[in-house]
Amino acid sequence: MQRRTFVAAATLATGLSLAAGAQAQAKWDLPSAYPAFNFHSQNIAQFAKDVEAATGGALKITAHPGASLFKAPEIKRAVQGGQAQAGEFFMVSFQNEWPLFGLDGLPFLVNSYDEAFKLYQAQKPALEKKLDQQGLVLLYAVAWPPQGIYTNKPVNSAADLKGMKWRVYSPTTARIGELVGAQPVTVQEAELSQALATGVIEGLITSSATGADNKLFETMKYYYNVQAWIPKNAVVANKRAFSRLDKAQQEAVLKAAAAAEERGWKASREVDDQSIAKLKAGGMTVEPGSTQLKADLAKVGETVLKEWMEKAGAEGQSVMDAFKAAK
Ligand code: PCA
Repeated sequence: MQRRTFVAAATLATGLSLAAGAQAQAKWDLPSAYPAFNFHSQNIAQFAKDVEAATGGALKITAHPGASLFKAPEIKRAVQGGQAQAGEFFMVSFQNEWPLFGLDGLPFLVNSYDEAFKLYQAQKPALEKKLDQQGLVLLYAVAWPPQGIYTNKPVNSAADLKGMKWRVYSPTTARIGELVGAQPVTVQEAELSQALATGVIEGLITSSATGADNKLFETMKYYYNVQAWIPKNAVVANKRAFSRLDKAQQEAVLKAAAAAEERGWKASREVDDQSIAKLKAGGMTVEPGSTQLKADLAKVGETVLKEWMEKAGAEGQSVMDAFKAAK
């Protein structure tokens, strides 16, 4: 009798400690839209590892790269709705939601990674506030390499882009397409190779990295490295999921995020050089772009910037002022 009571008590205790253990371990899904081998995805994988180590396994983040859990346009909403506890999204594609998401997609506003980072710092307070209102916590943001133009035929001026089926990924890239008389078609990165292979698109503006990731040298002949802008991916967490972590875990997440941000910006620069080398090795002609092409794009850029400033209002103006003061 006594022994049975002891066994029952022991079983109960084990059950309790298991329940407590289960409660203490949080599991997060972190969907993203780019291939597992892409530098943003690798950075996320390292971030997840760092968080797991720093929390002693109490928070396990499972990364789902390659748009495998949610497609690119769905990830942000999924995190807001709590279907995923964290996620990565490409900010400029959400410009219609809030003009300042499109700040880093404005043509020729920055001309280097250093300036892009300053633009990010100017944008950050407003960005954090907006995301907070949307039920999100900004963990970190990392720049893609500068954006250039891929085509199959030589392009010496904006007139050469006329009529071209032009892949777009944001309201601004669509507007640029319109202004140069191209035919904008929205295609997600995950569908890029297929769209090129089937002739759905004939030209696009993206980074050296995305060009190399998708072996664009197999379908495109030219890369005009005009460095039009340096857009960012943001990695965010659902605010409720974040607030359910204890203080030490929250700090561990933020610390790992700060490290990921620093690592990511550094990787972006390195990946840019490596990717340009890959494009050349793949047989692509890589050029800075003619003076005429750059002048034409600068003109288009002025229109885009003016339209953006009108939409972004006082908030846009104050971020722009902060950036100019820091520049
Ligand atoms: N690659 C992504 C976003 C920006 C970039 O360089 C894309 O083309 O979709």
